This record gives sequence, C-alpha cells and structure tokens, in this order.
Amino acid sequence: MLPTNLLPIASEIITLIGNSQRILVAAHLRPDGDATGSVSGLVKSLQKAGKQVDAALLDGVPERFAFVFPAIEVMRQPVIESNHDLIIILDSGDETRTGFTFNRDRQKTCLINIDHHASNTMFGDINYVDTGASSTCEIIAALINHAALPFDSEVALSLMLGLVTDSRSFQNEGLRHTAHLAAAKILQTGVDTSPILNMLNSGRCEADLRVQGFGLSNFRLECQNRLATLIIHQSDLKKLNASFGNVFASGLFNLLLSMSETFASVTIFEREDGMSFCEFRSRGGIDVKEVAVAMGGGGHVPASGCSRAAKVDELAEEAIRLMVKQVETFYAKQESACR
Ligand SMILES: [Mn+2]
Repeated sequence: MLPTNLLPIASEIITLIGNSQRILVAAHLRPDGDATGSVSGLVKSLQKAGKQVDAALLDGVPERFAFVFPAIEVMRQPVIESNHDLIIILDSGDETRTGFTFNRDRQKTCLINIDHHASNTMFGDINYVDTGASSTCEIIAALINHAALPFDSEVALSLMLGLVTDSRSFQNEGLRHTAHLAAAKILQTGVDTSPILNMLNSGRCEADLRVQGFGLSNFRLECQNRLATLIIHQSDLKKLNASFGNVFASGLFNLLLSMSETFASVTIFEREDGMSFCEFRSRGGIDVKEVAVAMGGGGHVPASGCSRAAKVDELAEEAIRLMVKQVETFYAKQESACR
C-alpha cells in the first residue's frame, strides 16, 4: 500500500516509533474528519502497542466526531513543554497550522510530519508527505499495516472517518487505488461503520440546514457561471440562529459545485471573534490551492482555505478577484491549447 519512493522514510519512522516510549500526536486547528480520525487512529494503535501516548488538538474534538475519541484526553494548552521521545504532526501543511508551540529539545525529541497536502512546507525533521493519498488516514492505515502495529476495529473506525470524509466518499477526482486498499484493510477488521454513516447522512442540525438554505438563496455566479461565490456575514448567521461552525457543517462548499456549468466555488464567512475565512473548491483541474497559498492559506488543488483577522467584505473582494483570475486563466489556457 505504500508508494515505493516513500518506503525508506516509512522505515525510518517505524524504527523511531519502535525506539520511542513517550509519543505526542497532534493535528491542525478546527480539526476535520481526517485530522480527528488520523490522530485518534494512530493514538489508539500506539497505545495498544504499549506506548505512552498524548493526543493534542488545540480546538478539541468536534462533537460530531466524538465517537472516535472515547476516553482519550486531548491536550489543548497552546504551549506544550514536550518531554516526549517523538512528536508526530498529522494532516498539517505547516507546523503553525496546529496552533501549538512545541518546546522541545531538538537533540532528544524528533518531529515527524505526516501529511497529504500539496502545500506542505516539509517542516519536520522527517517528512512523510504523500500528495497522492486521499487522506492522512489512508497514510496512517498504510503505515501501521506496513509496521504490523495494532490495527483492530477501534483503530479502523477512526481511520475510516478521515478516509471517507477527505475523499468525499471515494468521489475525489484522481482518487488513487490505495484509498480502496486502505478501505479494504479497515473493513477486514470487522469494524461497524454505522457511526460514520449516521454522521454523514443524518448528522446535521437545524442551523446547518438553515445556513445551507441561506447559501443556496444568496450565492452569485461569475465567469459565465463557472464560478460560484458566496459571502456570509456574522449578522446573517445571527438571524439564522447559527454560528460559524454551521457553515462548515452545512455542506455548502461542495454543493455549489453540483451545478453542471460550475467548476469552482468560494465561500467567505465570518467567525464570532471577527476572524474571516475563505473556503475554495473546484473540479476539473482548476488549482484553488494557488489562490489559498497567495492569501496565506493552503490545501489541495480541488479544496483549500485561508483565514485572516479582517472584515469579511475585505477578504471577499480579494478572494473573488483572485478566483475570477484563476478561473479565467485556466480556461484561456485550455482554449489556446485547443487551437
Ligand atoms: Mn486531510
């Protein structure tokens, strides 16, 4: 299941884990299914292997993913005085994405970066970055399988969460066969995946749907309908009795791409504390990661994001301008290639 070019790095990581007793596993701010699932899955496997393991997620475990974190305490203090033998950071393109400061003795504590984001900055002492992997959960499944670390139904449930959510239920463009190999390994454990199906199919709350309704009534179309844009102010959310988190859970980012003519979307919205966020999505090869990186964020070609302490309209002006340019450039290149 491991790409051949990454085998030497995998061996290094497996040796390091073997030689370590105290291990810290962390992932990014506002953890999604992949961050939550990969931390939880790796922590469970390492604990079952007899290691002393700490999990760290600065924003905690979102309620809807709580089923993969039974009885695991999660560290949430912004500065971690680490006396671990090993720190493993998952699903994060950059160390700052974790929100943590890890104070460590660099001679004693090695930092491993395991990720699948194309925008990864290779910030670790050891970097296992597989941009062809559907999810960090897919990578962890492959690694613990290769290392013969414990891989039972509890570990499997955690890893399936990120595999399913990051691959959009195995629908991502260019999905590699290894995603299905990881799923096969996971299902071989006999895991009951119904908590994930319930979360996906009937896990939304009223405010999520109200926000979805608002978005569907208020998006705009640009670039001959190829680009959908949506701005959600904090005042809109208040009227809907909703909060910032409901925007993520509304399903809007991908829903805007469900129109046959539309190949890119950007949603710009505001958090209660005045931070503003952009989420970019695309299909058909338009690189929205470039736009996110230009705005100080990161992600993947078809899905990326950024945030800034700025007014939502200010961020929206920049995001929409750059997205219009990105979409226009993409089609201009295609048309000149056809001639
Ligand atoms: Mn991911």
